[in-house]
Amino acid sequence: MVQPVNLDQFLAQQVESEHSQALTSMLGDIAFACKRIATAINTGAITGNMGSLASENIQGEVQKALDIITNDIFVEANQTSGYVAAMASEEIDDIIEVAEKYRQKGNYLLVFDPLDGSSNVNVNISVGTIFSVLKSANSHPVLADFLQTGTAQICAGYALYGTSTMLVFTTGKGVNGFTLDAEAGEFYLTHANMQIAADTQEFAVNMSNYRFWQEPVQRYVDECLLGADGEREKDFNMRWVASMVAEVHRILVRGGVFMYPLDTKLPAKAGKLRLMYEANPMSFIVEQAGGASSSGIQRILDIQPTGLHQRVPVMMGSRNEVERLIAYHQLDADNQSF
Ligand code: P6P
Repeated sequence: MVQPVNLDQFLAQQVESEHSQALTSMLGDIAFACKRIATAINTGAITGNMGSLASENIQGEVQKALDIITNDIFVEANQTSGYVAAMASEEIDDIIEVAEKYRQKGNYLLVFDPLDGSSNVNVNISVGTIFSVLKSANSHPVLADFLQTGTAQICAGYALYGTSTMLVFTTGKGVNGFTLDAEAGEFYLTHANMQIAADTQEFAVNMSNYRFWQEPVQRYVDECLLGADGEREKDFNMRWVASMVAEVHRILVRGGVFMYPLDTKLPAKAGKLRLMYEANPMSFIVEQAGGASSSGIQRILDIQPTGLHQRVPVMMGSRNEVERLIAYHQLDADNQSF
């Protein structure tokens, strides 16, 4: 068997761009962090780190020991490259400044969710890390420097800690997936140029929220459930892992649509997923793989952030399904306006 290309070799083969030196260094540090996070998760039950803490994050979610452990691993591994000027994490209220001596080479911003789906970690279901890279115009970044639309992202990716540990990312030139050989300590290119099928027969949503959804989403799901007996004239399958990274990875591999729509369960929250470190990075990846990603009303990547931890409704995946959902939202808006 021909030895597959490892991450360093892949990055060295990339066409030179203004960001390639910075991205090569940063992706190396991110990969290192994800290897350490994989180990921390895999041994969490042995080291006694599967429990919850007394603390809550800014989301009002009880933090797990591994939320903080993985956050600290990610911050520590990514603060010395010289390219990262500041970071932001789901687990930390404010931005994380990088020490002056460590930011001599560039003003890149690293935004991340260190352990997405962490409620799954103690029941041994796949979880992940999601990251997004932006560039700051300011050598001493403040919060405002982070509030850029998703179209400004330079790189976005995730690590999936599943039956295998994978690193999947885009720098705007397609999506590539790498699988970790834990013995060698190397990520090898195993999923080159990932593409999402335009059509699908699989949707992912938390059905228990059905009564809280807006009409266009209820209509779309109703039609999926009617299957061959209804408007869609084909049967659908449903999945819900409650781990966005696992859902998006499945969609990259075999198509599908993932929804976490606006629901009136918590009216103050415009959906559950966070724009800066869940919706935006995953939308960049999905679009680079030929899919689409929308709030129902607006392309996710065009949303102007107003806060580091703001939430947005999300529907992403196979382009023709997302476009159907957008059309249903438009019809609903037109009907409302009469
Ligand atoms: P629910 C994990 O907490 C997360 O942010 C996403 O990874 C996941 O898709 C969603 O929330 C699951 O939410 O309400 O089904 O537990």
